[in-house]
This record gives sequence, structure tokens and C-alpha cells, in this order.
Amino acid sequence: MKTITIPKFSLVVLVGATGAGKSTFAARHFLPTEVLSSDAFRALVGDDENDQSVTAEAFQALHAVAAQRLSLGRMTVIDATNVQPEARRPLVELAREYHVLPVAIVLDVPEKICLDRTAARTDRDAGPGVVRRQCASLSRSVGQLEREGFRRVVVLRGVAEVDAAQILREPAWADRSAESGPFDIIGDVHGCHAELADLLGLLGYQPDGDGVPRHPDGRSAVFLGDLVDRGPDTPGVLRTVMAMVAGGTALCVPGNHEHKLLRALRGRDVRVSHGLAESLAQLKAEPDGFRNRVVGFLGGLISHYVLDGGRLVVAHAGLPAQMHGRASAAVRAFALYGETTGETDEFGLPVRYPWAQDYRGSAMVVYGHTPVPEPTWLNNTICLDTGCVFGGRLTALRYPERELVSVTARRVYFEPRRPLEVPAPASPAAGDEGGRLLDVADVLGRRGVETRLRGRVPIPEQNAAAALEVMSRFAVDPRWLIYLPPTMAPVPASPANERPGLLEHPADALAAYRRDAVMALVCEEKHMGSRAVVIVCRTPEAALDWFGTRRGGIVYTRTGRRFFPDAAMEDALLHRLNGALAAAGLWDELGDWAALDCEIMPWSLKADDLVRGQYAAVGAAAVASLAAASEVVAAAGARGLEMAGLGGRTRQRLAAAQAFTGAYHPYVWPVSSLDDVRLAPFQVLARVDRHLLRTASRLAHASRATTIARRRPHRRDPPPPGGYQRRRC
Ligand SMILES: [Mn+2]
Repeated sequence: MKTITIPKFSLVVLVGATGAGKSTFAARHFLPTEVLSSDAFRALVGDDENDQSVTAEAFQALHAVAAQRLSLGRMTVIDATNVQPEARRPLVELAREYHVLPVAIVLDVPEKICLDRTAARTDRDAGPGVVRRQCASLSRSVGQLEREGFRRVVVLRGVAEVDAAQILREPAWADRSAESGPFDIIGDVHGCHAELADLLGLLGYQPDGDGVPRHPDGRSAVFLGDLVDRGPDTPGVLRTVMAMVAGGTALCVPGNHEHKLLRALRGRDVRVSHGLAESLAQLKAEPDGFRNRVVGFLGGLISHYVLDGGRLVVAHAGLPAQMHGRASAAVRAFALYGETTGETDEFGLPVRYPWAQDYRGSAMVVYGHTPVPEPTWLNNTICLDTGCVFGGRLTALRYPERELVSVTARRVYFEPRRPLEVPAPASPAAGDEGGRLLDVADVLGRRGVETRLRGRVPIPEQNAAAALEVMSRFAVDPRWLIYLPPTMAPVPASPANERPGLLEHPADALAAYRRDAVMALVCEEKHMGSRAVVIVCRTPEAALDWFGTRRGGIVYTRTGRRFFPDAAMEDALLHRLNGALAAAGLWDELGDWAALDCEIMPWSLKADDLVRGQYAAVGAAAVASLAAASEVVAAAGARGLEMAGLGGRTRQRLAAAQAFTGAYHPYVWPVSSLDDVRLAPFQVLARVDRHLLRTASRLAHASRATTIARRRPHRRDPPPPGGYQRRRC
């Protein structure tokens, strides 16, 4: 019995003449949906499996479906004769395009059997000439399949071998998604053995009985490659990492330097540069046995790993989403060397293609390769190469904690060709916020939003366009817009005759919530101001990590527009709020940033026109006219007329008018500086874990908001207790 091992995700091309038993073989080993048969596609496009005149159209459709399956990462089996090189070429190209391993399984069944089977079938009209030509083509093909690009070729000779074959599907080598860590991912070491020992110690690794660094909590180290070259002790680094990998306490992916070193050790012709000379000299002093073990270790490294259920990808030079978990020469080249634009910079080094800027994948990608002064998050990717060998630092990322841990290089071991502290290129479109460019392709066309309760909510193209129009004219940088308060949903009020003189009453609201089975209700006193969402970041670095700009935060209205026309006042408010959170000791709890739901007072700051044009005018007119009316009524009463009824009603109306102006007066005052502005946060909406808080936990957060409010240095006396307005729930 022959067992054929293929990766779980492959493009399997069956090769065999008509009558060789391909469809039977496919049905036995694969799901019906995995098999794309040329006969079925002839029927799909032309209503007849045997209609050879639609062959071109059928294959066009078959290739299109195969491409879609491969882009989705699905096993795909091509059930067609595939006996001619020109039939196989587009399939090999498809495999290359989608970075999937092309496998050829040849069903080499004697011509006589093919002819007999074909003749016995009433639903096939392939003549004996056709079958003979196919068998001849096949025997010419078998030897050249590998040259055509098939990475695995299996030839089953004779009916017995075809019938007895078993197929074993194995996970891709890069697929370690069952391993969920926690991990300590370590950037480019480059022979800095002392710093590696320092870092492992700092991370909590201790030598076990065999001297292998092991973490007491079962954490694993992940090495991002470029362990070797340039530094003082490449053999020491290799010894540590090889022992950890063998001992099951580390994973390692290769870097471009490992690739070159391996070629040199195997005696290939390699240009000895970039610190390779140091490694070769250091390894020369080692025993042959060690060198052989190094060759074995480096030769067995997998280009990249997909970890933790697909949530984490590690690769030396990073990896775009469409390559995650896939295997091809292109994937390996990208993972080890990255993609370059073909240009060189002013230091003569290749300019690297900024793949991370375009990255939109859901997996976190952690990589090294490009020395950076400071690791920075960009679209859920981060580079951990902090240039230790150039006198920088050796850095680790704790996963899933997202914590950076680093040790400083003991000295400069290798002078960099390009200074490490290269200022970030200024991007004109990022404005004064020092942030990254937005990509319009993220918002054009038909969009969808994945939701927990309602599945995917589609956004039609015209709605997206209208939103883009509004956003680009009025709104703040959309990366800040993590929340817009919903429009208030008033509860049904009781009929007017049930509560004479009242528009609405809290009892109606409570009754309505009870009917809706609302289990808990938070009632808060709300200040009469203007609604504002405030995002405040602990540091500019945190702002860049999470929101892609260096501003310390933002204050925006409930429609997503900037609250303060004056940027200086906004900055000053954010600065003061940051200080208040620090003074209240809340940063340790909140993490790097927090979003607060607030009222900003005075109300007149935003609503001045409304106050002047409507409230003040109504109040002034009512008070003036009713006061005058009262005087007239009083004078008439003094003349002995019966005015008690009208007098009482007029006094009541005057009191109501005065109460009306009294109600908004405490929230109206002139603003000449930030000291005249007051912030009343009533809810912590979100913090670093990026989840908007659920209602159940709002009580706790309401009290937390109170803490912030208390700690804020108030410069004015609070309004009188009667001046607060009850907030509608
Ligand atoms: Mn590298």
C-alpha cells in the first residue's frame, strides 16, 4: 500500500488518460466540493459533460473557481486528464500565485485497461484514438513534472497501486496554530550572546538541569532570525537557541543571515560580507560536530510560523496576509529578505517595500530585519530589531501581553552603514499630527462590518461614499473615532391626560424599561453642557501605537467633529486631564489610553446662539411682560376690582418664567481661557483592551468617572444642587 502525504492545503493535479480512474480516485480521497472536474465544468457551462466544443470555456471557469478556492486556502483537486504540459502550466502558475504547494498524482494505468473501460461506458464517446494519444502524452510527461514546477510528484503504476493508495493530509510546516504560548518573541540577536543571556534572565528564564534556559511559567521564546553574524559570539547564540529549540522551550525562524551562513557552511559560493566573515571565523574554532549540528539546525528552519489559533504570525522580515501559513519560494524569500522596491537609499542600502503600511490582516505580525530605534505598532505589526549589534538594544515582546522588554547593548560591536536614529520621514498628508497616512482604499466601495450579534452588516457603496463625503469635510481623523454616541431613544410617554401639565415623567421611563426586561438601570446626574467624547493617551508613543498619530488625545462632539476650534485649548485640556488621571492613580488600571464620555461646560461654550436666540429671548420676554402684567393687575386690585384669580395665575406664570431662566443660568458663563471650562466625565467608554464596556459593568465605571471628576482641579464653584438637570436615561 502506498501512502501519499500531502499538505492539508495543496493544489492536487490528477494526471491520467480517460479511463484511468481519476474521478473514482478523487471521490474516494477527497470531498466532492474539493474536486473540480473538467467534465462537470463542461456541463456547467454547456449542459453536456461530453461537449468538447466548450472545453476552452469550461477550463476558464474551472481555473476561476480554483483561484477562488486557493485564495481562501482550500484544498483543491483538479480532475482532468492533464496529460499535456500546456494543460498543466496554468495550474502550476495558479499554485505559485496563491503560494500553495502543487502536487501531481499520476495514475499510470495500462492503455488496454483505459480503452476497455472507455468502450464499456455508454456516457463517454472518446474514441480509441483519443485514449491512445493521451497515454502517449502521459508517458512523455511523467519525467518532466518536477521540472514543470510540481513540488511533489507521486506516480501510481497499475490498477492495484491506484486502488490501494492512501492519502495522508499533514498540517503545513508553518502551521503551529495549536501552540498558544505565552511567548517571548526576541528580535535580531546577531551574535550578541551576553545581551541574549541578559534578556533571557530579565524575562525570567532560568537554566534547567541540563543548562537549557526554561521559563518557570512555561513560556516559550520565539527567535525572529538573524541570530548570527557581526557580533562577538555567534556560536554561543546558536548553542543557546539550538538547545532551547531542542528542549522545547523555543521556536526559531530563519533570517537572511542564517540563509547565507548555511550556504557558506555547505561550501556554496557566497560573497563574504555583512559580518559573515566573523561568524565563519568563530565557527572555524568550533569542533566539526558542532558545525554539522549548526548546518542541520539552520537547514531545518521553517520560513515562518502561524501561532495561537492564527492570531500571531512570526517571520524575520514580516509577511503580508496572503502569505500567512503558505509555502512557496516567494513566501520564503519574503519571510527572509522582505520585498525591496529596487531602489537604494543614500547609504547604498536597498529601500524596503513598506508592506506593514498596507497590512490589513487580522493576525498580529511580529518581525525583525530592519533596525529601528524604537519598536512601534503599525496596523497590528511590530518590528523588534532594535539594533543590538550596532550598540542599540535587544528587545523582546511578551505575547499576548504586548509588553516590550529590552536590554541595552554592552557596546557597539559593528558600525552601521546607516545611522540607527534615522528621523521618521515626514508625511505631508498626515498634517501636523506627525502620524501615518490614511489609505482611501480602506473606505471606498461596498464595505461590511463584522458584529457579534448581527453577523456581517453590509454598507452599500453609496452610503459609504456619502459617509466619506461628510467625514472628509467635517470629522476628526477617523482613527480617533472609536465611538459616536447614539441618538437618544426616548421612551414612550403616557397620554397627556394622565399627567396633566407634564410632557414626560421618570415613572413612564422606568415602566418602559421594565416592560423591555431591562435588569439594571444606572441613573446619573448630568451636567447641562455639551456632549463630548474625550480620548486621552498616556504618552505620545502610546498615541502612535494605538491611533497612528502622536497627538496626546482628542476631544470630539457627538457627531465626530472637533469640539474646540482652538487647538491650544484642546491640548491644554488633554494635558490637564492626563495629569488628573495620573494624580488619581488611574493610569495603572486603564493602560495606555482611555475614552471618556463627558459633558463640557459651560453649555454656552457650544450653544451660545441657541441660548441667546431662543432660551434667553423667551425668558426675557416672559419675565418682562408678566412683571408688567402683575403691576397692572395689582393696580386694578387696588382700585377695588376683583382680581384675585387673574393675579394668582399671573404670579404663577411669572414664577415659572423665572424658574425657566434660573434653570439654564448656572450653565452659562463667559469663557476666556481653559480655566473657565469644566469637564464632567460620566463614563469610561473604553480603554486599552479596546472593548466598549457593557452595561453590566457600568456601575463600577460610573464610580471611577466620579473619581476623575473629584480629582480634577475645579477653578469655579460648582453650580447649586438645584441647578443640575436630571439626565434622561
Ligand atoms: Mn535580516
